[in-house]
Amino acid sequence: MNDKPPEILISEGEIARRVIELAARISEDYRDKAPLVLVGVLKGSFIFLADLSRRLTIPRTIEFIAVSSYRYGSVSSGAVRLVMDVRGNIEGKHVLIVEDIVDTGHTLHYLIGMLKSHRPASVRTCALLHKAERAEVDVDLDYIGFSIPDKWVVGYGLDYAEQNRTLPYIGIIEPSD
Ligand code: PRP
Ligand code: 7HP
Repeated sequence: MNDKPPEILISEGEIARRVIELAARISEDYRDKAPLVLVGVLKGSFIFLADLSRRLTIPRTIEFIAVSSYRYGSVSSGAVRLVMDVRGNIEGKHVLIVEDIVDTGHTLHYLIGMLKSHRPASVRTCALLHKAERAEVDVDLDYIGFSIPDKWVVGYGLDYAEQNRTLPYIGIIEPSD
């Protein structure tokens, strides 16, 4: 492992301000469509989902989903497998998928298709971070916190080999693979 502390890319304060802005927009957009079902993608989205959901001013419920992304260190194979589906019935409901990061886009592409098979009223997407340069598949992103460069980032839920998820800021590290 790399023992240099991650270099700050997005500070705790910047994240907090952006989460408030996103929550205000989402609350406005779903004012007449509530209750909104927020679907957090484990594990990385757990902190973002917790902060975002508490800033919404509309009725909302929380679901989680887990996928396995067949990643080798920092390199994605593009193959995604469902590990845990939503527990509640989302048929006819408005769904917002909440991701920490969209990198190649394979995970979100898979999840949109998977969740649509539950026949919700709508499916939209919200990602705190977007690495546009890395896109391998096209996915519609409805709400984006920050566009970031092609660097490996950790903190605020994101990890490298399960390390650094609980850093309060988004930091850059040099992956060892
Ligand atoms: C991360 C992240 C996204 C996915 C994005 O999850 O939380 O779900 O990668 O990558 P992609 O756009 O290239 O598909 P990861 O597989 O690292 O699992 P974790 O959330 O449990 O850390
Ligand atoms: C997944 C992921 N997880 C943590 N940091 C990154 O930069 C990542 N890209 N894709």
